[in-house]
Amino acid sequence: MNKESYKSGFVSIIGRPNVGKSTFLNRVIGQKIAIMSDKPQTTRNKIQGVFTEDDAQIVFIDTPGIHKPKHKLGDFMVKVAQDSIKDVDATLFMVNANEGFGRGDEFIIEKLQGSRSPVILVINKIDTIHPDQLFDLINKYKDLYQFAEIVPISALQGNNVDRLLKVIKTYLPEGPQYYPANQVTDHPERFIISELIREKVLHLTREEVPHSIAVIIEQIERRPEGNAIYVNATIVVERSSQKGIIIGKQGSMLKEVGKRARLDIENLLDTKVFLELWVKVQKDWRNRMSQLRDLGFRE
Ligand code: GDP
Ligand code: K
Ligand code: MG
Repeated sequence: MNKESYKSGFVSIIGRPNVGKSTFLNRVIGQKIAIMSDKPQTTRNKIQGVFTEDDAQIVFIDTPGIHKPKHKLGDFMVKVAQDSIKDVDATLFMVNANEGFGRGDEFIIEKLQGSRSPVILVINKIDTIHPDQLFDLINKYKDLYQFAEIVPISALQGNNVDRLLKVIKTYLPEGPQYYPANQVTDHPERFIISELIREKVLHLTREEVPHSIAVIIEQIERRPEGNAIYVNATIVVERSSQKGIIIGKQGSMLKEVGKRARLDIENLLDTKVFLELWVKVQKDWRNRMSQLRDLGFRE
């Protein structure tokens, strides 16, 4: 695989209820959608599914929010944060072929006027109409908005879904594979949070702890009480001596890591955060591929 030409981006899917958004995602993501949660999300952006291929990754998200990181992250982190939070690379506006244009659509099109990224009109459920009707529909929608593309599909039967994915890919910029191919996460900030914690460990322990440590985010959960986010993370090291250093005298080092990371995460998520940190020794974890994939590394 040529790393240079890898494309990735965030694509939001909008449309009235029952137009087939979930059916489309299920078809595209397959089994993986099952592990997407309907739990309340920490941010305005909810990842609905991640579609990964050898040359591209499409991260489908719910609604694009505007949320600038308030503190200084590393360059790469800023890029990840901005791509995932501030803006999307394309929007899919899905409509139902057998329902005419409605007020709900009108409202959405109004909102789309401010969109700086391309909007692809997806006319779904074409299996329910006659081709002649489809041409009428396309002409009608063409007058309403400057769509970058209009792609008719049947999410249920799978017609033209591959074509839609190809079209989406043409609008993605070059970028990293944000999520491992076999894992779908419901939190765009998951990776950033783990990096923030890792950064604090490395900063506070200097040369004593190698960069090879990893941070696994075990859990991110919204707690209704106090409107707070609860984060549970494990710092994985290769030697018990490193574990001792990270924990520090009577836990003082881990406490400091936690305090600093928590402040950064609170800034990032703009909400109160409870951070629980654990340290675990796992020899040669780097050689264990399954582990690597769990940790979000790309081969
Ligand atoms: P959402 O609310 O936009 O997520 O819509 P859903 O994916 O839940 O779909 C609503 C209904 O439309 C379900 O009964 C689906 O089976 C049906 N549906 C979705 N896509 C198609 C399609 O391409 N053709 C037909 N005939 N039905 C579809
Ligand atoms: K539905
Ligand atoms: Mg749905």
